[in-house]
Amino acid sequence: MRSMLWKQWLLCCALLLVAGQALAADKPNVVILATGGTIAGAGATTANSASYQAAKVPVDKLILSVPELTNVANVRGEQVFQIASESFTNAHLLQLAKRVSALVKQNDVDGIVITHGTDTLEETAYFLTLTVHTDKPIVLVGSMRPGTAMSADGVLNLYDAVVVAGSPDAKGKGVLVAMNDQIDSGRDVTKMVNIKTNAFSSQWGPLGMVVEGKTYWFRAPVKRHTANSEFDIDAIDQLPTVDIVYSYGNVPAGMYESAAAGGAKAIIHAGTGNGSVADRVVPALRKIRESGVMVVRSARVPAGFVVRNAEQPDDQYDWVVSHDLNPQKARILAMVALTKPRDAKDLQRIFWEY
Ligand code: DAS
Repeated sequence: MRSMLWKQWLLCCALLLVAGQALAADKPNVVILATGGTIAGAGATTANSASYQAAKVPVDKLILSVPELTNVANVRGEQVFQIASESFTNAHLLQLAKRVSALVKQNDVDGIVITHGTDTLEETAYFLTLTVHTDKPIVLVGSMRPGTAMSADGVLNLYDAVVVAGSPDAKGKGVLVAMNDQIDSGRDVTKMVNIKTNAFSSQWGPLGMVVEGKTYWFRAPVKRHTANSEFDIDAIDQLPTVDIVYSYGNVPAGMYESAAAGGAKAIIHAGTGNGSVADRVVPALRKIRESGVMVVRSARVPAGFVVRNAEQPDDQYDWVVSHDLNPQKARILAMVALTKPRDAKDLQRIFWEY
């Protein structure tokens, strides 16, 4: 009798195990790479939605704080960094991108989520768009409030990001950013508000939305990205210095000269209006260009795009325009492009295509 019961018990366990595996087999495998930021932040009280410590909560705790994740994917986490994203460096970008590139090559990985601080999230998203060769979804996510705050936004943002990363219809759309119910292109998205949950937007609009665990798409990117990029993180071990000079009334030419003297391979001019250059700065920038440093005219104005040969004769000066890329995105593209020697004409092609 006893041995019969024992056998039945063992059979039940085995069935449960198989059922568990079978259920898991019908869910996508999503890896969460944690880097820190507010989504891993903690405040002293629930009323602290803006004053808190970023980069405190480890990835396993983040995953446990959203039990619903197991309804939509098989999830596992890796703690790549634990920093506020304003402290990212080129070395962090390289290390993270190489880890993503290695994971997407694995057959047991269907999608990647990267939890990240919101301050430089847009830069990392664009860097990955340019350098990771895959069509698998790579989704960056952050939050504007720490998990300890009333109506924290990180829980739903993380759930949405895992849904997108596990969605076959998110494949081939470049690196994505999932926040505040919205799915944006990693190329286009930028942080436009520094203390609201709808902080991120793209001037050309989001690609789609994620609502109650479902993705809804309304457009796809037209610029080159990921699998269609000529840049490959597996062939990049170092990034050149590219610096940004923010322009304003009275800006001295010396700001550009010290960037060039500091070893910049390109200077991104965050110009007023259409990337305009003050007349007292033009001679310095022309000399900088003649010394072999690239000059890229971007704009401090958040929307629109910089027109070539408008007020400045870019052809004559051999300068480049950033198209619709803001200064911080222009810096990422110039850095990746200048991992190989090229002339200004080819750099301009790259700014049109990516
Ligand atoms: N300091 C910010 C960062 O880590 C916090 C955040 O908004 O994520 O980017």
